[in-house]
Amino acid sequence: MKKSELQKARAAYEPKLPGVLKGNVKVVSGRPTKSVADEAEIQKLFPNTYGLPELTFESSSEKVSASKAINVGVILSGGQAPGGHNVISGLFDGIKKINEESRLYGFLMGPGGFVDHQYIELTADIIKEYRNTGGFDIIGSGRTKLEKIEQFDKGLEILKKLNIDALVIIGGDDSNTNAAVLAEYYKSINAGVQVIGCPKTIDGDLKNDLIETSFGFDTATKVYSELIGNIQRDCNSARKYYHFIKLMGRSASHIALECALQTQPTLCIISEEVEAKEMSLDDVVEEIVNTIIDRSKNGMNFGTVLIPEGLIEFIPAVKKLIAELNDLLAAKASEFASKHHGEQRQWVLENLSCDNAKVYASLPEGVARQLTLDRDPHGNVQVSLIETEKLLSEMVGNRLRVLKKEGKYNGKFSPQHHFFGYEGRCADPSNFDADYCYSLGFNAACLINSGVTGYMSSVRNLTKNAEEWIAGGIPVTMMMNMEKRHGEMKPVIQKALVNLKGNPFRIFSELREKCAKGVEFVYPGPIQFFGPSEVCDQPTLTLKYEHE
Ligand code: FBP
Repeated sequence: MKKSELQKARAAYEPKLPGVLKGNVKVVSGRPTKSVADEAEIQKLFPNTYGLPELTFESSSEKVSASKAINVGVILSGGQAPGGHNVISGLFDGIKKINEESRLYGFLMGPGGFVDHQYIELTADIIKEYRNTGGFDIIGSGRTKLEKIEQFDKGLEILKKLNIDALVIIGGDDSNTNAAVLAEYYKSINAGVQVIGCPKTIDGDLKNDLIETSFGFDTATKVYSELIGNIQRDCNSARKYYHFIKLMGRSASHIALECALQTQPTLCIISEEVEAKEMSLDDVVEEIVNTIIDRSKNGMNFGTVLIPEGLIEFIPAVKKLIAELNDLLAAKASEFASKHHGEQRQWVLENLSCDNAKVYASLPEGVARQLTLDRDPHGNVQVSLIETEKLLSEMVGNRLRVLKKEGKYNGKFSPQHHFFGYEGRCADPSNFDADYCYSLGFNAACLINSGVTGYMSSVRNLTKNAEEWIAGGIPVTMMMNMEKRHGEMKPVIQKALVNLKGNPFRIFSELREKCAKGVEFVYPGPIQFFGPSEVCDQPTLTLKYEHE
């Protein structure tokens, strides 16, 4: 593989590890845990892995006897996130430190490779090529949902054939939910295979007190913020466009909020606030329109509007509609599929309750259609496919035309549209993600060596110097509750949405009045890998403010 000079320099970067993981460790058990909600149901579904204690690693001065070699399998699951290769490098170095004879196998293209027995052995030479690089291409990723006993049994055949002692699943909330189900199943049949999860997702919605952030969020939001900053400078230079920028992130608005904190745009919609204020789509449009009119009075016919990709799901009326559509499409999937494209809208209207049919009928054709398209394998509406940025700018344009006719607006409105998501998912990891990911992988090796299963690798105290980071494991069942998926109640990891009482949102809401009126955008510039620590090693503002 030909490498650029930056890649060569970056390959030599040595990720930082928590001080405690550098020497010998002992595991300290905390109190038994409970699920975040629906305790009785979760306990019943996870009789062997429910209630396990939180674990923390501490330095040990005791002389440790030589550990046996361990064979580990690893899977990258779901959307790409910067730093995945470093999780694998850390895991590799961790198991080699335990015993030089340990081996690491990578299952290809996600959980599907595990079920279909597609794998490679990850040797030192392969790992070397991928240290500190972005992407998941070392073994590929996929969205196959691991949920059936037949898949678990099929996977177990290859684990046994390769003498694999533990499987590490690097994924988001849905993939870690699957990891927990797999851990429970293997424990229940005494399969002798441990399952450990690692918190991955650019969306930032897999977090709690003990998982402070998912990896990839830091780099992805820095990449998007650089791009938004560039657009804002362009905007401030030409002074003629409104840029409607949709940002990835699924349901939660963490990415939009972090980018807003970093770039201070004219407006940023936060879906969780829209829901809390019970706003309709027209209310959201009105808010944008009012800002545009105010700015036009000062001759400012330009600005930036950030839109979280999940917005549409949080408009209360649309949320109710989606819930009914999910049930309807799960119950009558084949009837719906048998209809021609042109007949499907009418069929949906006839099968919905009266209120939801009205909301459905009011949506533009394209959006209405997206809401009925296939869910992803985990049952989520594929919000990244809904062009909310175009929908909103069209509605804003229509409203401004009416107001112009009525003599209430005299500005110019020229919109531009952007969707930032894929641009950031495979970026080279920032120093923070490079260090955090390497530590998560190395820590996963320590958890495997402690013999546990059904745990997620946890590295925290992340706003401090890496030396002071705390390492350990949290039982995955502790993060679970029951939710409806594909029309049935299922145990799933609870998604973390933006906390409207938290510091990041509070600080954003204090800033936004000034942002709506002015042009004092912030231009964060590109991620820096080499240079002063205050430039290169800063975590996200979300993490910083959450821990103030
Ligand atoms: P994960 O939840 O798997 O981490 O995926 C993150 C994400 O990038 C979302 O922000 C986005 O909605 C989705 O993946 C897009 O999915 P796909 O890669 O299948 O287009």
